[in-house]
Amino acid sequence: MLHRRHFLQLGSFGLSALTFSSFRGKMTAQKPLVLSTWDAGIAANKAAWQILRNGGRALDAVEQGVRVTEASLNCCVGLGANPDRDGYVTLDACIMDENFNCGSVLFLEKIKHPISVARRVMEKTPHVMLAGSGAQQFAVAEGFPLESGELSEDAKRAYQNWLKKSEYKPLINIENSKRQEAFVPTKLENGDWNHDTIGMIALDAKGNLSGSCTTSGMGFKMRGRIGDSPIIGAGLFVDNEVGAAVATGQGEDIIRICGAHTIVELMRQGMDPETACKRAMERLLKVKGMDKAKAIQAGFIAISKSGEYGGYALQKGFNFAVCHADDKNFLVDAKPLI
Ligand code: SD4
Repeated sequence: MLHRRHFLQLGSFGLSALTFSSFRGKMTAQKPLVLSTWDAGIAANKAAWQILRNGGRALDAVEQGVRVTEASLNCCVGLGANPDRDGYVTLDACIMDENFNCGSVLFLEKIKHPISVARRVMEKTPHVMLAGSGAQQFAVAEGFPLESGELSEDAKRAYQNWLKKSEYKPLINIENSKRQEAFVPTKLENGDWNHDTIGMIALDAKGNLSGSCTTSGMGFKMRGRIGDSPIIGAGLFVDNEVGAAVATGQGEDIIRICGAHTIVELMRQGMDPETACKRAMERLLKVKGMDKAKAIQAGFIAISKSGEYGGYALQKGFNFAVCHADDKNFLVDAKPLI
């Protein structure tokens, strides 16, 4: 584990391009570096790496990286994703740079690249969050094309299938078991989880951190439902003095523990990224309780200012992509808590 104190000592030697092993041989610290959630992260990292390898800014890398996933119709992120219960795809995204600047969009419809709209909110408005028709109006005014909103073939099939069994009954009581079930991401036969989000965090050659997160939210969610992903502090948090963290999985539970912010604060106290992600996950488990936690999935990833990285999952099946060289872009299976 490379603690902050150690990093500061190493920093005092004036090392700029860090490529050394950690004290206990567990992690490698280096920069530039980019991490993203799930296996779709491999393709996204590739695009981010093109920016980072040329000395580009982490902010540009995390925007360009997740745009690849947003544009892919083979992925449940972006307009190709599963719709809400009323049959509409609604998207959430946020972005944060090295100076605590941040922007997010919520409940955005018919726009292909919510992450870039979130960046415009950050850079061109006095606000942090724009939602719904206001977010869409802003996007169109900024020159983003308004797409048709038609479901992808896969999403149409999935929606028709979902409609067969599920009535549309908004449930008010969050403890209601039916509602709990409806919000749970699907566990696939191979034990993997059906997901709809990509979160990315990067450390650039100058040592600056940034992060992004973009999602269609949970498939077949109630109309208007927002998860953790566009919420700064829950789905994503960056403190350029300490580190960056991003979350995926059951948004309602990640919000309850302010997941990403909690991880960064734990790193501030000297914890390495993996341990910080684990501690935050333990908190989530404690809040949720073991029985209910078994029905959901959550995953955290983090990078420290010194270039250490790590992740943790609630359950088996969460992986993340790590890229730190032209030929080093690989998947890591996160350790599960349960
Ligand atoms: C949400 N956190 O809307 C997102 C969903 C997700 O993999 O990450 N799915 O709650």
